[in-house]
Order: sequence, then C-alpha cells, then structure tokens
Amino acid sequence: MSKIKKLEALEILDSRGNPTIEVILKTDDGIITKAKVPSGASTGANEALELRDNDKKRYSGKGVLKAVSIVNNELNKLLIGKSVTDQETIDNLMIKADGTENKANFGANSMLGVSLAAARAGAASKNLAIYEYLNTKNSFIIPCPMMNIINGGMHSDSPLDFQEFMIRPKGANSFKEALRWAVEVFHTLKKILKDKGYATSVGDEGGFAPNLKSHEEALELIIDAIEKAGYKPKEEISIALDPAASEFYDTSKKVYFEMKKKAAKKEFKTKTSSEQIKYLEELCKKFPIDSIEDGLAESDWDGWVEFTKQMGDKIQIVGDDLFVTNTKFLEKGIKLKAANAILIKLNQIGTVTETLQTIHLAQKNGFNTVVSHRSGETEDAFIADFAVATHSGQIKTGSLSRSDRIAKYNRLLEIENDLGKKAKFFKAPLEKS
Ligand code: 2PG
Ligand code: MG
Repeated sequence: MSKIKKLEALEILDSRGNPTIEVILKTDDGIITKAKVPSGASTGANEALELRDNDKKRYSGKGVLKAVSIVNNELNKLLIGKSVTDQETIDNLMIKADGTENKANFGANSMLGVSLAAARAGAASKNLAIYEYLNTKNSFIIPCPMMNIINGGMHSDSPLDFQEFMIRPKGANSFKEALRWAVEVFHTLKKILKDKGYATSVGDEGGFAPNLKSHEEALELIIDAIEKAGYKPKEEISIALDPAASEFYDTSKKVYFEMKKKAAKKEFKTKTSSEQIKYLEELCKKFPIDSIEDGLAESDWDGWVEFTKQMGDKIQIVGDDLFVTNTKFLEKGIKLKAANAILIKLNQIGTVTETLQTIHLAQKNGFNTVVSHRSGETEDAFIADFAVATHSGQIKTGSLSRSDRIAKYNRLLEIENDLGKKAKFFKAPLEKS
C-alpha cells in the first residue's frame, strides 16, 4: 500500500500569468505525482475561498505563498502516512482540519492541489489512468466538448456582455472527429473576421475577441463559419452560451445591464429579469442554441425557476455561479427546479471527494453534468480524465488555441485512442426534448 511520505508545494504561473499553486506528492514506495490548480475570473460569490497573499509588493497581491506554506506544513503533517488510495479519508481530514464552510483557513487552492495529487498517486499505485481509477462503472464515455470560440465578458476586451459563445460538435461520431470539425470552424471564423476587418487576437480562453456590435452579430458570424466550414448548424454543430450574467446584474436594483463595457461612463440600458428571460428565448428561436449556462444571475433564483419552467424542456439550462459545485446549492436547485444541468469545477468546492458527491447528486436527479476548466488554467489536464471517469458526457474547456486549453483536448484524444472500441462518444441528445 502506497503511503504519503511528503507533500511539497510551489508557486507557479497560470495561463494569465498569475500565480497559482503546484503540489508534489511523494509516497514511501517511490511514486511521485504533481497537480496544478486553476483559477477563475468570473467567480461565483459562494465558491470556496482561493487563498491569496494580498501582499501588494508581490504579484499585485496575487501571490500564493501562504497556500504553499499550508501544504508544506499543516497539510504535510496532517497527511503523512495516509494511504494514497484513501481519497475520502485524505479529503475529509483536510476539510475537518480547515474547519470552515468555505475552506477559508487552508484555501481551496492548497486543498485541491493535494486532493488532485493524491488521486493521481492512487491511480499510479494501481497502475491505472485517472479515467479508469475514478471510474465506478465498466464503460467509458468520451465527453462532447463545448468550445468557446468568441470570448466576451470578463475574459476579453470585446464589448460583448456575454462571456462565452461556444460550439458543440454533437453530430460527430467520435471525439477525434468532433475536435476536427470544431477546429475547422475556428479557422474559418478567423478568416471571416479578418475579411471583415475585425481583430483576430484571442481572449483568456483562446477564443476570438473582436469588437462586435451585438450578441446577435457574434452568433451570425459563428453560423456563417459553421456553414462555410461545410457543416450543418443545429444537427451537426449547435451553439451553447455562457452569458455569466452575475457579472452584469445589479443585485440591489435587480436589473441586467446592456453592453456594460461599452456604455462605460454613459447611461446603461437595463433589462428586468423577465425581459432577460424573453431575450434569451428570442435568441434560442433565432439561432440553434441548445444550452445556456448562467443566463441569469446567481442571486436571481426566481428568474432561474421561471426560465426553467419556460425553456427547460427545450434546452439545457446549466447552473455555474448558481450551484458552485456545491451539494447545498444544487439541492436547492433540484427542489425548486431552477435548472436541468450543472457545471462542475473542482476548485469551486476544493476536493475530489466533494466534487464526486455533487456529480452523483446531479446524476441521481436527472441533471446533466458538464465538467469545466477555469479561465485561468495550466497545462494540467486532470479534467479530461475526470470527465470520462464520471460519465459526465460533456466538457467545457475553452477554444481551439493556446496550450492550456489544447492540453485537455489532446488528453481526450489520447484516452479515446487508448480505449479503442471501448470508447463511446457521448451521443445522447444534448437538448431536452
Ligand atoms: C465560467 C468559467 C470558465 P471563470 O464562467 O464558466 O469558462 O469562467 O473560470 O472565469 O469563472
Ligand atoms: Mg460559467
């Protein structure tokens, strides 16, 4: 039985050039594993705490030396001698020792680094890949990707309020084919933007960030790119949105701003919750959109319930900021029928064990699950294995450029290749019928 001999952490950088934490785990029988932790920009108010130094002299306060020290000292002492295959024990010991509801003492970043490195060590001790080790069934589903090819909101300087315009190559027969289709659309979109005189530089998740006039224009350009690349919008490639609406919602006035970045110092136009719902419905009528994540703000629960009542039988309605991968909020959402799917981000909750609990709760209640990256990523591709292991069926991990995003796609190609005929590409109809 492999046991933890040493935990060590260091401060490394994420894809935005901000510090994050890497954890190295060594066992008594010579296994060495590593894990790198991602970081969000449009974070939900109820996410577990990401511990930063707030020392303005280093990295504008974003350093993570406190988190590094917690791994090297408190967590190292706590976990020495524990069996690496005992994931629940390891995670629960950390949760108990931290003692807070939102990991405020140790930080979800230090705890997740340890949790991920432990899962990797557990898999290594059994000579398994993560997608096999954490898999509780005897089947392997390769997730259908959602690729964010136009970046707005908090992830780029584009004036668009909506954060993510994604394509879903759901008509493909394998992950390999889905990836190729999406890449062809991505390069076609680049040419279309260039021909129209728009910038083709990219945002935080590797999607284009042009100076577009409206969400509708972004959607029209994407449809044009799908068709010019030779695919059928809707049947072969559909569209998914993540407006990340908490970012343009005024919680006291209960209104949604329009073109928030562009309006800057001018008067904002606003929408009420029901106007926002109507707007989303109109977009779904005009364009082949079959999934909307955070179309409403995290505090607008009534809006979520109303939107799900009206659209939940037609499209996938995904809670990200609303649920923050936390069973407590997911339970509320299930009870209120506030969505029909959940975005899964390990660092929103902070351990592998709790993330698995959230996924199981969702799946047991007929909610779809979408395993997701963060906008600040590293080359760590854990989520690719994790999406397969948990039969999530869907993954969202950015655009078709930049190695921090491509690392996950490349890992899924490897997994599909390793599995051969045992690999099944997610085929269930993604839209609700
Ligand atoms: C989201 C994510 C990932 P961030 O809102 O879904 O795309 O963004 O990591 O900035 O929260
Ligand atoms: Mg989101």
